[in-house]
Amino acid sequence: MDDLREKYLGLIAGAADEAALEALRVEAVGKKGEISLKMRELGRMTPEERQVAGPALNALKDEINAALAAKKAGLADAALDDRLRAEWLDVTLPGRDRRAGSIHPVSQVWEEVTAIFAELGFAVAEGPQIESDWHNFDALNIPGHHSSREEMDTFYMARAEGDDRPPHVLRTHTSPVQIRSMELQGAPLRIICPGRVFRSDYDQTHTPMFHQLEGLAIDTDISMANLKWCLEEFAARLFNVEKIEVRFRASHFPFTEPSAEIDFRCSWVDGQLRLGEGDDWLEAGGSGMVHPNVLRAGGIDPEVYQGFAFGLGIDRLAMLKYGIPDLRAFFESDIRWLRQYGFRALDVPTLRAG
Ligand code: 2NM
Repeated sequence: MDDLREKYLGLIAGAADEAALEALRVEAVGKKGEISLKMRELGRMTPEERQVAGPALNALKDEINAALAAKKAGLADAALDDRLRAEWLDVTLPGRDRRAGSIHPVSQVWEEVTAIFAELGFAVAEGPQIESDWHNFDALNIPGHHSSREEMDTFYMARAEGDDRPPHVLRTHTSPVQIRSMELQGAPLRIICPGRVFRSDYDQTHTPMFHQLEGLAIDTDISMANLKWCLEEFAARLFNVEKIEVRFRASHFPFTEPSAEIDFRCSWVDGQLRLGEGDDWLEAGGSGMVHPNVLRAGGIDPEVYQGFAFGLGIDRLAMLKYGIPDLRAFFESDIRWLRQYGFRALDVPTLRAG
């Protein structure tokens, strides 16, 4: 038994890997292993012999199993150490230039449109992305049965069980910011509201989160003519052309009366968009004169004041200006896409440089 003990403990200590160790286990304590065969011989012994040999064989088997387990753990530790040495990385090394971050096209255009409207005398107003039902709908003259209120389009927040108040919503447009500005500042008012908005919609031209730019000008002598000039001036500056003709197409929105779709004159040459020339029209957004009910909801007297408002999609403007074909790629966070379309961090947008 001492010979067996020395033999196997020696072999186990020298095993090079887990496979060799498993072979040794089978050879020693497996069903047909050397120790197991010895145990079968116990039956042919006298009771006296068995009383000595039985416990000794069991103790040997335990000892070999323990040695196998210890060696196995040692091999695993060594393998991990090898891997850690091989995959070691100095995280204190300086970063590489080509991995520097870049500005997302939406951020770039957001800054560009803000700069343009700042020069036209508009201040920036911001508000919460989670809005009250009242600010997002009622105050904007959107009745309780209107289609845009349906679950289909609006993300509703949860209310506690038994709480019957209308739930808050993820704002479906930035118009509630304009209601808040009317409430806080009153008239006259000249603001733009760039921001994230949310609608339950997803396909090639819709993402559940997108970016809107809305504008609002309120005074005692505001007309659609002022609106048209602002939009023409804005479009010409954004697309770096001398002049862009804007066309109003009759439309309907609950929050404006009259209401108009905004089109920019354009042409397509070899699949490339050219703004300001040609016989085609590009749909750019919606607009109109603010409905008296909306002014009243904001605490402004519609007998004294009137105003224009408009809404444009920042993502769509970015696609048009920089020739980006698929809206969904904006929000997939693919670093390769961003390297292709991204802007250098210090390339600050101005009126003359996009
Ligand atoms: C649009 C189209 C037409 C709009 C109206 C208002 C407010 F709050 F002043 F009434 N803000 N924005 C408006 C008007 C938005 O987006 C397509």
